[in-house]
Amino acid sequence: MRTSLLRIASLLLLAGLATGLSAQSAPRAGLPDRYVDEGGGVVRLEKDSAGRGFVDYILRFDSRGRKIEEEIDTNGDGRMDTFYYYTNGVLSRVEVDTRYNGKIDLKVWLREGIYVERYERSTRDDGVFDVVKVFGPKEGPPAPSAPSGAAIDPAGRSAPR
Ligand SMILES: [Ca+2]
Repeated sequence: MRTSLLRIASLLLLAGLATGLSAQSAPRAGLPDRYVDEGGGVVRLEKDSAGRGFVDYILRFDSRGRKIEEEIDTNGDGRMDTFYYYTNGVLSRVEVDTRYNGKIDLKVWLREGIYVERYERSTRDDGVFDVVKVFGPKEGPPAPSAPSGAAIDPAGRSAPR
């Protein structure tokens, strides 16, 4: 009798744990992904990637599936702050509102999707890009061990200040 009560109690405990685990791994509430045909072969994908009930990621891509533009709300304040622009599907420019105030204050131009060619920064938040750095072009493709420019990570947050 005592043994069966213990078994039932442990089964209930396990059931409770399993319920708790499944609740944690269940998909978060939020908006479903939404695809919008913008015409001209361009499709816009809107995502609520963090499940907060608003769109925090937008991707535009062409009829060949190549990325055209991405917009990301990295801090979840409901306002897009990081923008990636692609040329023929390759990342060519990044613009970031690093202060999250609705104004772009960092622009980075990239070669081959990873090498920084040029960046501009507005350090005084007045819309004037007062810091401009241009990296010289090199002949031919860069050697993997000695890139001609500073690499930028996909999040765009490691750009020089
Ligand atoms: Ca934001």
